Amino acid sequence: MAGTLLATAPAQAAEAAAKCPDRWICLYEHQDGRGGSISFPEGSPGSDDLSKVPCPTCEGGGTFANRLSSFINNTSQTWWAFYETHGRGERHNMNPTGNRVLNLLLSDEDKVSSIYSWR
Ligand SMILES: [Ca+2]
Repeated sequence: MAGTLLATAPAQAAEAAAKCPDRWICLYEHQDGRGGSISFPEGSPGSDDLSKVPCPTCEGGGTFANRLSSFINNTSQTWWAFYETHGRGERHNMNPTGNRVLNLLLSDEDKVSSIYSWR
């Protein structure tokens, strides 16, 4: 019995790490929905400057600036992620994913500084 519990615990933990409420977008510090996270509800404008958004669950605390590595977009809207604050710099679309986590390419990790819902 103990062996069965040990074998199933990691799978349950992984599943729990990659859940985002309906109509929210969840941004994760690490790949596969791991690490610290912040989230925005559908209809929120997003953030001009993620260096003003605290991330107490992130490694070392601080803010969510230049942390994004994966996301779940459980809203019905496309969101835009920008490398620089105030919607400047390279832009990446974040299309709805349902409740599935999408990893950024390694070359795009830890660069996002602002995020907006499409409007
Ligand atoms: Ca990261």
